Amino acid sequence: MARKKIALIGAGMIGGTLAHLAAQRELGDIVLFDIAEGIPQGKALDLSQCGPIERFDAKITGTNDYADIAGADVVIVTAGVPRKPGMSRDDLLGINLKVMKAVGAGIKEHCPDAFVICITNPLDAMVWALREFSGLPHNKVVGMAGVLDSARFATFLAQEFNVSVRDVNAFVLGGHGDTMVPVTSYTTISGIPVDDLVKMGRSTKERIDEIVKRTRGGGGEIVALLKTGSAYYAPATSAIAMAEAYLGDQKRVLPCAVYVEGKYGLDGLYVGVPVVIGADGAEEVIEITLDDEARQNLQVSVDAVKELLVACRQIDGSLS
Ligand code: A3D
Repeated sequence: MARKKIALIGAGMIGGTLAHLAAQRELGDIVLFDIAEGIPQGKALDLSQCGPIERFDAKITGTNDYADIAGADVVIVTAGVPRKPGMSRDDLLGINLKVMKAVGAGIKEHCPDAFVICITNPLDAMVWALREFSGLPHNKVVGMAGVLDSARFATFLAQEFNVSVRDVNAFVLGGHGDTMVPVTSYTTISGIPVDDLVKMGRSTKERIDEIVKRTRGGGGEIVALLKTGSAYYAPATSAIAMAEAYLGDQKRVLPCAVYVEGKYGLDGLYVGVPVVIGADGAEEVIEITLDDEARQNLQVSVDAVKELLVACRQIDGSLS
């Protein structure tokens, strides 16, 4: 069987980390694409030289030519600019929308059968725009955010309860922004809902509220520390989990930004919800029952995403 081909659009901090992780896991041969000349080629060469030590056979190449992504099975998009301290994700909209237009055209021409994972911010608007520009079916274009946001929530909860992160199953819904919705009623530690652990006196509502707040601001906390860019290790590993679910037809239930039509009261919008990821891409959105607070919070998040789509349409008249 021929090796799979993984195209990484954007060879910056996340792109380079993605290439390393994909090679270590031997997901397939890897093509790193970037508009900056030399960067994808240099990173590809450097990463290839990890092979003899880490004992992977993945072929890694760098390019500035979209023709080289031809036939890719998976495309992960990080092209664009990241946040700097003081910026919101939404401040990136104007620049990154233009980038999505070029990337969408490249995918449409060279690998229209790929499974596409968008990471570029502001995530929910950029994944929508990328789908529009590429013309791929909605189930084949998804956004990475929920896996990362849930991992951040899980990390903080494991610290709070002093338990292994492996036993925390955290649940975050909504857009990837300050309005995201960590849902404590569906968040468990080995099946025990966090709300029950609070009732048992193992934490307090105030402390859990603080953790929810910290999760919402989790990206900004890292931006403020790094000063020169945003998080990249955990975003990359989150997208790799999604790519593996698709390539291995794993039917994993992952929170991803997917096109939701008819569930959660939504009529065609990209937003973060639990979805089954398998060989058909985003195979089935799972609609959970939300309490009033979570439902209201989700509506705030959905409204924030909708506002961004209006802004996208104002910038680029070709978007319907
Ligand atoms: P960075 O290290 O700057 O890499 C971005 C790369 O994109 C650079 O190498 C650029 O040269 C390249 N690029 C710019 N324009 C184009 C273009 N038209 N075509 C191809 N390549 C281009 O950023 P990063 O890797 O740290 O972050 C990438 C994106 O991911 C940013 O938009 C971040 O905001 C976003 N991000 C999202 C999350 C989510 O959870 C959704 C988390 C962290 C970062």
